[in-house]
Amino acid sequence: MTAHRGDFPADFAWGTATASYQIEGAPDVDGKGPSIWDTFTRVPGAIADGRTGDVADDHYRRFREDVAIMADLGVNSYRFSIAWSRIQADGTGPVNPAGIAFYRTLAEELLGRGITPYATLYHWDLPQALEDRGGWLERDTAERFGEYAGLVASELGDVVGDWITLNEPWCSSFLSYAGGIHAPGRTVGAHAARAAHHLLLGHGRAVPAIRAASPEAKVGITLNLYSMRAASDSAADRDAERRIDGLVNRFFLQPVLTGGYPQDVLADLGETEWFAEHATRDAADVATPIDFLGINYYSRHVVADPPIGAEVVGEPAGLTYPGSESVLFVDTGAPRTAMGWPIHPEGMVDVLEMAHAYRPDLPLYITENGSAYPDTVVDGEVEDEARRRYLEQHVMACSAALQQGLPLKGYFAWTLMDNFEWAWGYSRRFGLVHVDYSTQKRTLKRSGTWFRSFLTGSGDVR
Ligand code: IFM
Repeated sequence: MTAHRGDFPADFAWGTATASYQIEGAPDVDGKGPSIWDTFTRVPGAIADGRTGDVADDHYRRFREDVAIMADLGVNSYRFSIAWSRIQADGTGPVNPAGIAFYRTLAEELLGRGITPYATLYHWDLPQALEDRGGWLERDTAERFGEYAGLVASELGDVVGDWITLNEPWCSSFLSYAGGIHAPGRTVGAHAARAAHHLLLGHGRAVPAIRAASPEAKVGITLNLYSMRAASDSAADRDAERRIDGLVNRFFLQPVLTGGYPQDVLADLGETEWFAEHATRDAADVATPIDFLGINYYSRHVVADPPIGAEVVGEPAGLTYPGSESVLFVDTGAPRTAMGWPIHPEGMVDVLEMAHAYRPDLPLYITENGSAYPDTVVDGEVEDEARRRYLEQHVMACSAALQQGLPLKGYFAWTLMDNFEWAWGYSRRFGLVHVDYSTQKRTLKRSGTWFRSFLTGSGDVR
């Protein structure tokens, strides 16, 4: 079976996705303030290769070249993120006109090429000044985010019609405040759930603020969802599935789509009391109806909670999963990407079904999907067959989802070009375009030419 663009609705959004800190560079020009990633990348040992996003893909200066690459690929959509501290250096106060100008010019360049901009307002780069005041553990950060969202929408509402409030709030709460793996690198255990609530409250503040500033806007949020399986039918493994599914999927889907947090997860976390006192009153705000849900899908978790001494091969959940640290992510032997993430294209349909069950009327987008491999340029070419296959298999999964009647409206490949992969630095490459970081030369990989053939209907797409 081969994927054909013609099998998809004509108005299906086909795009690539990126994020500000991962590609822009220019951390302190034109009035930008420091973000938590500018700080965290300077912590010894925090980043695998010891590098920072100071230059990254130099996209801040080369964005026209990058938009031209997208136009050549034939995408009709592009998802990028706005660096909050370019707009408000310390996360408060009036907008910085130079910051707005950068994103306005980018959006205009995209529109000029027939590419629809989808802007994410928060892809993890919190202004450092707000972290200094407690970051997402403080309720006030949610209020500041709502203000920022309204300001940006009132400045850019004429060139951006599709808005995503937050990218992957699980990462900016549990990975960042419990696991300590991402900025700000804190390890506050179950209190990370409070950061998650403040992020979602920020989303709840941002949705009406964007609509007030730009009444035609379509507003959504992007969650990273995982297909989930218990390793066996044992009660312990099924409970492991309930716990991990609860922490990564239900803890975000339920408050946003139907309202209120899953009580079993709050009990696992020991956070029932705090949430009753501080979060229950926000339930309706967090569940403010949205226009679409973005889903980032990469992999499936097979989980177990084996008795001590049992021989199960896997990675312990650890600090990032407070209350469920000993759950194992089991190695089933499935093929993996260079991130160590098992490849399960059919799991993409699982997560679409999962979200659809909460709100059957809600349009869904795959706002990220992609794979890392150790690419090399040989004679000017990058033969990344494994990524090409991954991409094709997941495009086919989109087709299967549509055939099932799921309201899927678009697919964004992660990512346009190799970039700063957070705690992995530049040691993991996800791009359809290879970037030589010493020269900034961009080279379309084989996966990119496949995507171009698929999108433009030219040539052999296999
Ligand atoms: O690079 C990230 C992106 O910023 C968020 N989603 C997952 C990608 C791959 O790890």
